Amino acid sequence: MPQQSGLNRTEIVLAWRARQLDGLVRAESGKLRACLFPPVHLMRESLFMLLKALRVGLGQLIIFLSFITRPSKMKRAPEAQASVDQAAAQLSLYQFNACPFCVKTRRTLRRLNLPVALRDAKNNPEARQALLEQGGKIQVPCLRIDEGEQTTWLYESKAINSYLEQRFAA
Ligand SMILES: N[C@@H](CCC(=O)N[C@@H](CS)C(=O)NCC(=O)O)C(=O)O
Repeated sequence: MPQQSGLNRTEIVLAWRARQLDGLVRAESGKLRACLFPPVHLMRESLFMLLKALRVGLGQLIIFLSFITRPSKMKRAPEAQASVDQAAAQLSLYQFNACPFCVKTRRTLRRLNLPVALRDAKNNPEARQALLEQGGKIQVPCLRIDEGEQTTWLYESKAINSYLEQRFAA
């Protein structure tokens, strides 16, 4: 029986199915497009995650390589070591565990047999705040040198290593 629109029942059903199919095709092609060309923010997030994973992996690799090639400790007469230990008690190294510059400085501390306190400026909020407020900036490694009333914050791994060598290598 012809309808008001001029289409019979079968034609209406067919037109309705065609619209449904069209919607389905559009939705699926949208999904495919999103899959092939993810939105820019998703791509940026993935890139950041990849870079972070690489950085963490590289940090762990540096720590591992440094561990298996760690230098042997300098040997001193007991009295000389006791005096060095006393001097080292006035020093502390603000550092990050996986920072290559900090690894370099920690190796010097080990080689010179200096029991210097390590302060984790990444995970320890108090150490981080002290470094920022008293040292002046968040940059590691930083050697804190306490001499009586005076405190010096020595930045730059090269400068720290030279200071340690000059003071303790002899
Ligand atoms: N030239 C400096 C470079 C030190 C450096 O770049 N340290 C990085 C960590 S590996 C740092 O402190 N970054 C500050 C931050 O991550 O907030 C040195 O040799 O000590």
